[in-house]
Amino acid sequence: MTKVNNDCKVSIIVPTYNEKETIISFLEKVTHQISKNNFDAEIIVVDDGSPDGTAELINNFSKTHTNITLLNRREKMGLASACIYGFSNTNSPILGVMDADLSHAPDALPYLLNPLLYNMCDITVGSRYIPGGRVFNWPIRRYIISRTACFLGSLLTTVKDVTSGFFFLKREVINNVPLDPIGFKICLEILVKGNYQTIMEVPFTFCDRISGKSKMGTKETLLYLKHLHKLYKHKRTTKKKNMQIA
Ligand SMILES: Nc1nc2c(ncn2[C@@H]2O[C@H](COP(=O)(O)OP(=O)(O)O)[C@@H](O)[C@H]2O)c(=O)[nH]1
Ligand SMILES: [Mg+2]
Repeated sequence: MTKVNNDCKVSIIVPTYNEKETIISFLEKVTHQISKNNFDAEIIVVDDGSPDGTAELINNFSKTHTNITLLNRREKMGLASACIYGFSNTNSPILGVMDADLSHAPDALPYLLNPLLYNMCDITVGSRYIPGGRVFNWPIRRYIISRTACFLGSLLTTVKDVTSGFFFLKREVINNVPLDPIGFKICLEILVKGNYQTIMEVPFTFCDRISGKSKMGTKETLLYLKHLHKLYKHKRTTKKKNMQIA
């Protein structure tokens, strides 16, 4: 296993499972944003033994890009657990998550990172469902499922896009917080259980993947419902006030 660079200020965790079509383009675009904006940042890809050769492509790419680390897990263990694995393999004070299929626009990175780097808030969430945000090219079925999922989670947080997977946070938000998500929604888990005062929701355009296959299916939808149940139970037994500033 390659050693993670523990001196970076920002770690971008990228969970992958069978993303050979987009991973290199994604890494090129994100590394471009990192150098263009002079971010002290690394990319940690957590691959769950993708049978399509995603890991080999990342390995080759990382030979010429020192700020990319690949963490290999043996089998598919879920998006949220891959993110937690990534968080636990770095000491960076700022952490974040992006999908590898280019749905999370790399050029939105400065808008999510700068508020944290300038200490304006504790968490930034890329949002499709506030003014300025939108969804591009998604089948209507996916859009309806997503809006319903947001509605179902709406009592858990003030964030409008509760199912967003594009977010950054200060590490202290999750220090000593026992994260135990089921399935996909690591951001929601953190919004409910994390220690923070201020969240900034940042509008961005979510583009549906143009290649590869989504791993969000019936199984993940059912896991989301189970996860919601756990989070509502958690919320009932703990009292916490969080503040939203944008
Ligand atoms: N490591 C890992 N990554 C996953 C897993 N499931 C999904 N991903 C990755 O998580 C990101 C989001 O998944 P995606 O299929 O695009 O979900 P969708 O955007 O909701 O359709 C992508 O980068 C996937 O490759 C998993 O079990 N393990
Ligand atoms: Mg996707």
